[in-house]
Amino acid sequence: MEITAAITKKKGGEFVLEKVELDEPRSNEVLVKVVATGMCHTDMAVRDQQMPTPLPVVLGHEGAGIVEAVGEDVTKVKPGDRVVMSFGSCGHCPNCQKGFPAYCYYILPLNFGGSRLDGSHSLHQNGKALSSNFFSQSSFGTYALATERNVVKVPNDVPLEILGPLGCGIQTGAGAVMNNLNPDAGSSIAIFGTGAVGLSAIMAANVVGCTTIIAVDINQERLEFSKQCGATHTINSKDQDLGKTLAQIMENGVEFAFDTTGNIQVIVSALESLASKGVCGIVGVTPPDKFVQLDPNLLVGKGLTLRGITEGDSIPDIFIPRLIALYQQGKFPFDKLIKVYPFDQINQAVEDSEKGVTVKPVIKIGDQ
Ligand code: CXF
Ligand code: ZN
Repeated sequence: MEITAAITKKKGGEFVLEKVELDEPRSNEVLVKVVATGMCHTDMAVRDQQMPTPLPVVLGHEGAGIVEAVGEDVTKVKPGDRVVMSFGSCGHCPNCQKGFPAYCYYILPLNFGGSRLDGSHSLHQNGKALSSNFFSQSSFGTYALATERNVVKVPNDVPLEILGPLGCGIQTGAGAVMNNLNPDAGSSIAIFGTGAVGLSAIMAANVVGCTTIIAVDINQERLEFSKQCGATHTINSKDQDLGKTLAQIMENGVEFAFDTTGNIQVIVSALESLASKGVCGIVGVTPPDKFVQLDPNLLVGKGLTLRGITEGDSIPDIFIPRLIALYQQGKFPFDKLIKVYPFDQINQAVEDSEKGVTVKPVIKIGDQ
């Protein structure tokens, strides 16, 4: 079928809205009429070719919409169901079977390969294949082809316009706290970086009952906003001495630290902020030529743990409905992070997100 999609044609280039041809769903696939799609830093990382997905490509990996058609083997959803599209996973490898789809052995080809696993492309333009199936969706388009595994059924009484980011950025932050770090009620956590992932982590830290939630950033406006998301303390590491200020709040360090920046110096600071036996989670994308220099004695002597976390260790079918329920109860107000842009303003959304004006842009594509 003919659809309109935002194509990224060259490295660092703008999105261009053009007509393209989308395949009919195969037996395990789900055709979704896209209502809205969030924009995540990973879309920009691919645009800038820090990730291996070939160009030209149709990006978008935080889609939400309505099921239009399903392949003959699909039983999870039916036409008319409302869904969020999350990351792709194979379902068969040991980690998928153990309940860790974010560590699927095929996570890179399934999400960044630019095609289905068999090498076929779901999108073409003028008879030529486009890089497609990005995160098993390529949802910067009026329709997207997902798979039964990466669609999550969502309730009818929540606006689809806000739900897409639960499929990646928001579950990355909230899940790192709620599924992986799992801080006990009354404990302390420092969160480095107050973008969509960091602010979702702050909200989640509140949900689980952390009583000291320290937001660290260099953007004062974001730090002020982080208080509205549940931060109990803020540190502007540009103007304040991080170590000293942290020690004034928690004399012996925090029990949990969480880095969302991918900045190697910030990762070291996050580790250094920990009390003995502390756990530090990291989720940011670090440029390929950057390496963290660690003092192993610090880890050994204080019994510290450093953990890489992908997609908040989420099982999307379980975790996304939980986040929606928390939102409906007023305990997880992630809609505060979102600003909606019409499809033809997609480049403005990129600009605003890169300037730090908008925390989480969502592109409105169709009606719900
Ligand atoms: C990615 C990072 C690399 C593994 C899959 C998820 N981030 C999404 O935005
Ligand atoms: Zn993402």
